[in-house]
Amino acid sequence: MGAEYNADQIQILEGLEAVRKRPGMYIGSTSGKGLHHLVYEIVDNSVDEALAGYCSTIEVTIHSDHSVTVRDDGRGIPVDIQKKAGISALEVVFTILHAGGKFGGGGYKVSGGLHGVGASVVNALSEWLEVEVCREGKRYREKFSRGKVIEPIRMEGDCDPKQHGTTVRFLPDKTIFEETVYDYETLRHRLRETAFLTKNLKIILRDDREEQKEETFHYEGGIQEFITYLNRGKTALYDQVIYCEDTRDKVVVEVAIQHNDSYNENIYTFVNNINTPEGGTHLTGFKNAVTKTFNDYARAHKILKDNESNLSGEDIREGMTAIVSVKVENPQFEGQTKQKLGNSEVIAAVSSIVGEQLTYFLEQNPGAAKVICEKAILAQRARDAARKARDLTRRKSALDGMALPGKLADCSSKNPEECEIFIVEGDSAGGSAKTARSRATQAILPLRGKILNVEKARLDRVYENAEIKSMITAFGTGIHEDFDLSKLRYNKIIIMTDADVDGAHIATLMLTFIYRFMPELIRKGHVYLAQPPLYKLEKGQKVWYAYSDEELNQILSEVGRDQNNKIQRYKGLGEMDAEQLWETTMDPEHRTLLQIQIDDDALSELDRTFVTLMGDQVEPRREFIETNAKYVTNLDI
Ligand code: TTJ
Repeated sequence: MGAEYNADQIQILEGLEAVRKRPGMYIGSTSGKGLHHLVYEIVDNSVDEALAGYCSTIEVTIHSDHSVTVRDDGRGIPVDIQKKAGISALEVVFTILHAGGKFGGGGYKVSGGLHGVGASVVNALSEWLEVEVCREGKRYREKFSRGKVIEPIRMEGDCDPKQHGTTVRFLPDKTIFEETVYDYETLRHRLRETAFLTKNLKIILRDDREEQKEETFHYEGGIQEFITYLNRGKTALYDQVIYCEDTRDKVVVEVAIQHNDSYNENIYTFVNNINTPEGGTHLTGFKNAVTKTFNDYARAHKILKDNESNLSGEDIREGMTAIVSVKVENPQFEGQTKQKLGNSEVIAAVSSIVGEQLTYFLEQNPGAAKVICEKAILAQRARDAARKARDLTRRKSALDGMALPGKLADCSSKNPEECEIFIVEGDSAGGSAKTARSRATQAILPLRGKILNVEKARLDRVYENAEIKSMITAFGTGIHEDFDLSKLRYNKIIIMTDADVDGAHIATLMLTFIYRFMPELIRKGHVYLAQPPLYKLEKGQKVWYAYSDEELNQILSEVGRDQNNKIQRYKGLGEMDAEQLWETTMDPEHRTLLQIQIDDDALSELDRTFVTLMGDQVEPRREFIETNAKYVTNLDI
């Protein structure tokens, strides 16, 4: 290292030492999540260069030593000495903690949440990190270890002036991270999303470990292509993808929309390429503009008569798939998980841009405008019918007192904290469950046969469905805009179905209903799948239960594969008597429950899973059931 060790350098070391002492503060965690975050931090710098218009390709390589290289064809980080710091710009980037993560001017860096903490944090948390810059016909290199310079920057030689760019290779520090093996799928997912969000940018992902892999993500259509991808396997209501793009008040706004013939809305929002599952001001601005623009259009074109009431936002968004992507210089994140955009100026920027450009689209494309308005009007009628049905149920329940469903065997405790409800497939299994349960805290609701597929039915029909009505009343929370978590009557909602194909299908129908009508129940961790055993093994007086083929084999290899082993394959819950059902599946001391989680990510397979099982296409559905019939874990993503 250089001989001079001045105050500036001491400060730098103290800064990076702080990162090493409390890495969680800078990258969220030192688990696999934090490990992958390092790559995104580095890649974000290259994406900024692409957004500035100077970089077209980013290559990410996972090496066999588990280090990662990120290479771009941008201008190359400047290498000249910065007067103020007394070190090269490159060294500034890698050794000075950037509060806002901004450097070099231009571009949009994310400073909110945990994102955009910068390359210096990655450097501090790497056993070693090497940078190579090709710039103005010269090649430079510098090496660091745990944030400290170990080989000062030097010019290594010439390069073709056309070959400019930055390459960074780093090895995450094993003394910091609990997990240091990169997962190809995790990087693939995020990099593909980044490619969709940055039109024309080509991202190549390469895995040089055992099984060599390479993929290229390159979407000329950007978020318009993202929409086409999200609507694949569904029927679009019109051919065009509606697209709005502009910058206002320094907020860069890009929006793409297309309706399909389903009844669900799927809107994904991003700030500086980062997913914001909790929405925020960009989503608010978008919804405001969509509601106003369609109502104005429908009135002006007499699709809505003077005496008819306005379409609600939800009516217009029925079947809508949309991406709202904004770039903001200083994003403020709010909410419990700091994932909700708070910048108030974004509302007006998004709503004015979407308002103007959507109005123009509707005027230019009367065919598309008409089908969307007609769908919204049907949705409005269904919603009115549903509201009437609901008011009727409410009035009824006011008269009947509690009015809990007749089939519900409720628990005696009225303290939701300790209560759980088993939703059981079929009356006979329901009977066993009622006998088996611990009456104080466990309620049983038997459902008959397959419940309505809410992916394929409008609200009014959903309300007419007896099985669904009984679940809604039993849970106590209400649905959609009426949903109130504080009214939840059971802390755990446990879906208990046969461990076969039909059982998996029924469980999926129930989960789909809960996901679409009361997603908060899943989000807050109240929804579970019971795990009944697949096999019972008896040997002499002893009994074992196995929950998978692997487990059966394991038990067999432990107890010996003798002739007199009695193995029973359970085909359904009904084959167990009450005592067995209690022991294996319901007893809180011994059972296993699978907690259901939601992944809001646009590229997640969750929505695909529901659509595959519930949608129009028969073949993919059969395939899914056949390949996944055993593992409902697939729903647990
Ligand atoms: C800044 O403004 C002058 C020209 O160069 C700009 C710049 O720094 N570009 C740039 C940085 N391109 N790529 C990077 C970069 C790439 C990686 C892989 C890692 C880091 C920290 C920066």
